[in-house]
Amino acid sequence: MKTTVKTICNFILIAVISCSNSERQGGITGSSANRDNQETEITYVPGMSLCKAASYPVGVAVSAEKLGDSRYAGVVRREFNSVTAENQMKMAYISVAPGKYDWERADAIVAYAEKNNTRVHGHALLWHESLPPWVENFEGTDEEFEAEIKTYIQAVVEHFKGKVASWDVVNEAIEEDGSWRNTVFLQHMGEDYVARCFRWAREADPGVLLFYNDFNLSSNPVKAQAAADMLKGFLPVDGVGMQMHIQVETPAISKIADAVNIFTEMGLIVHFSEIDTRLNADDKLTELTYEAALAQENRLGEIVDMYNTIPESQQYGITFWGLRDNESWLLSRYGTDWPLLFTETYEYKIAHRGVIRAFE
Ligand code: 9MR
Repeated sequence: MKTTVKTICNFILIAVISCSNSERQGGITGSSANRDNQETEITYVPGMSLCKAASYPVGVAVSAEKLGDSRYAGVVRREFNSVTAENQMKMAYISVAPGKYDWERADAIVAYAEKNNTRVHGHALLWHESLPPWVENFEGTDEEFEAEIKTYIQAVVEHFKGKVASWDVVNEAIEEDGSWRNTVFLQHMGEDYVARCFRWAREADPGVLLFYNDFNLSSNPVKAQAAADMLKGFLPVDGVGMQMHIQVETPAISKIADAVNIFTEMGLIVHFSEIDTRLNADDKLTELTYEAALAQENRLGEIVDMYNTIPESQQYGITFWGLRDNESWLLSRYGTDWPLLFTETYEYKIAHRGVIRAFE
């Protein structure tokens, strides 16, 4: 019964506030009463939406199909003013064959964004884990491979020119020890392939922001420094996406701050581009306890507090890697967990409150 009442309340809030403009506005009463009365609940009734409370864009990873569901789209519209395609702008989805493209699902995401005044962050032009068969099993010469990659990058950037604000140009090119990851791109194009990809993307759209995106940049200083050194070689790159697939206790916030500083000191914009928080890495929980939910609320609060210290001109925003816990890639990879801000039934977890409080 309680759940039903809260769900209805959530929908009333969704109906009255959308995040289609970037102005911040005052809160709605409700959250503090709930906070006081229901201290052991893992969900709460929000008093404010994320994108209204934040001074920088707040994003979420989406798919065209999910945005086609009005309930899902309603929550995204209310809470977020930036979207990233979780998968549908990757090469495996767009590139059917050399010179042949399937834009349908990516275009549907852009259409949602245009209708709702939402920023689109493009993810990702090159990623070795999402390749069409023709790239994976390429049979031509290295020169032919490089020509096809250049054509692909420029076709995609041009297709979304003026519609996509930014691109992860290359995703995850560096190993944990700081060396180059041995991908099909490295094999055919050599070590300066990342720099060339940035140049081709820049040629195709001088106005779009270009990012390098990777995981464990906040937990592994060797990798963060290797990324910084790589990017120094071909400035101006605009920014770095620190994915932030983190756990509830690690990495320590000071470690994250050190990594952020490496990039901000270089003048780069920083995007926390794929935030999720694993609560159950040791696999001890079979359900989300209040203690774990509270730890997540506090953890996200400290992450956002840290992000807030970045100079405003270098804050690209923060993006959550999915909306509801049940959708997260982490579940199929690692097992039971609750990494995101919403429950399967769209209830607001107190993790959402942790983010909001840090914005206020
Ligand atoms: O969340 C994405 C999952 O649905 C896909 O199956 C997977 C492979 O394409 O990619 C996941 O997203 C990844 C992102 O694109 C890059 N950083 C790591 C993310 C988690 O694997």
